Amino acid sequence: MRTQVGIIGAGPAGLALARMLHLQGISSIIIENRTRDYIENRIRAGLIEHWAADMLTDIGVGERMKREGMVHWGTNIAINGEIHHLDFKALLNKRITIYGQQEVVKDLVERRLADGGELLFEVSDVSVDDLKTDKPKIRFTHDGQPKEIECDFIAGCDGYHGISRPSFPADILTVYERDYPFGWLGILSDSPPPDHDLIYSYTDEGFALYTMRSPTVSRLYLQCDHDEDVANWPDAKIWEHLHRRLGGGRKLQEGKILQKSVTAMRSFVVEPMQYGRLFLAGDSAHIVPPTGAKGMNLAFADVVKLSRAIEGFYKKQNNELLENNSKACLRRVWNAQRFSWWMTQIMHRFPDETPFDHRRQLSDLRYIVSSEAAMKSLAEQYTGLPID
Ligand code: FAS
Ligand code: PHB
Repeated sequence: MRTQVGIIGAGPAGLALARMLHLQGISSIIIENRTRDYIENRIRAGLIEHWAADMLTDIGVGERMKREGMVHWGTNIAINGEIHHLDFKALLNKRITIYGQQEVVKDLVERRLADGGELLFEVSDVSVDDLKTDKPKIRFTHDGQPKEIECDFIAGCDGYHGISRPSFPADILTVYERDYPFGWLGILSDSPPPDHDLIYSYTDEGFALYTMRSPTVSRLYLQCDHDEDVANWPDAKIWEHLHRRLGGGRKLQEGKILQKSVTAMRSFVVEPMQYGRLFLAGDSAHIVPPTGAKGMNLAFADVVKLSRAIEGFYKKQNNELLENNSKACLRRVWNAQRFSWWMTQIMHRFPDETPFDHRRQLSDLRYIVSSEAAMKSLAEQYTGLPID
């Protein structure tokens, strides 16, 4: 098989990249190891930054998001039951949109198929080769047959557990990482959220996040042990902790729990994000703790830059953006890493914290909700810095 860009992974990064390249008249083939049904029903992120929502509309996949997504011009921070609203409209005239990642994936897959672009599901035994040549290859099995794609570039959009990052020579990559001593127990429930806007709740018992997927479906998270077994959390115990960590006179309605899972919390970056003609984008290159809601948005930012670099190669015979792609992506990656770390360390109780840490943290939280400058700083990073 022959194409200009071979894309490994049909998550937000791979699918959005394929669409951006298609709009430039650049051909691609996407290969995905799961089924279409699996990727379209994987419950993950939910928050889309201001610029990213505009980008999805600009590339022609924003219609349903605009109809069904929930726009928020602010958010809430609760400190031991005292709720403070941050008004993004007044501070920066910026918004975020809540629209489940699985819905974004559905819209991107539908667009891909309408574009007539190749998207192969249920591939296996994926490997890459000839990365330092101008004809890199992707080899895999599909429908029981060995296949090979010869291309000009390979985009490794196959997530944290993919094969792209491990295909770099070991001495090329530097890994930067930090694990957190807690995780999030996340549920999807058939019940209305306690407020129109999200509530990030710091309590002495631990963090909780009250977000949503629609006016009648809530997405709720509780800080839990980093190696928590979801079996230790029967529904009644989950609701009890969610009630206790809400406060602020808000009432939380219970409902049928539709999905329950524990997510580990880690910060992870590899440098560089490219080797020869293989370019990493999204979770294959970096992971952020979900507190700052940066994961999917960072994946989109990576592929905006990569598509511009590839377009420069074909349209202007200019390699500069390609050669500097990793550096360009990493500036934003490290900004998102810092913000995600900062939101995580300020909102959670740490098992090894000292009394000094605890008092410092409470003072930090009070400063955020009482200083316009501090609220502005949080708002501009939370709603998403413009893409440079
Ligand atoms: P993805 O992992 O989404 O996509 C990679 C794709 O490659 C997958 O479809 C995978 O099946 C495929 N693949 C893997 N190996 C392959 C191979 N060898 N061959 C072919 N295909 C292969 N982010 C937030 O902002 N907020 C959240 O609340 C949040 N919650 C999360 C919860 C969980 C459990 C996880 C795992 C992540 C969460 N994230 C969250 C982060 C998440 O949204 C990612 O940032 C986002 O999916 C990144 O998109 P991609 O880089 O496209 O990677
Ligand atoms: C979500 O809706 O899944 C979500 C929203 C905001 C976050 C994290 C997760 O900070």
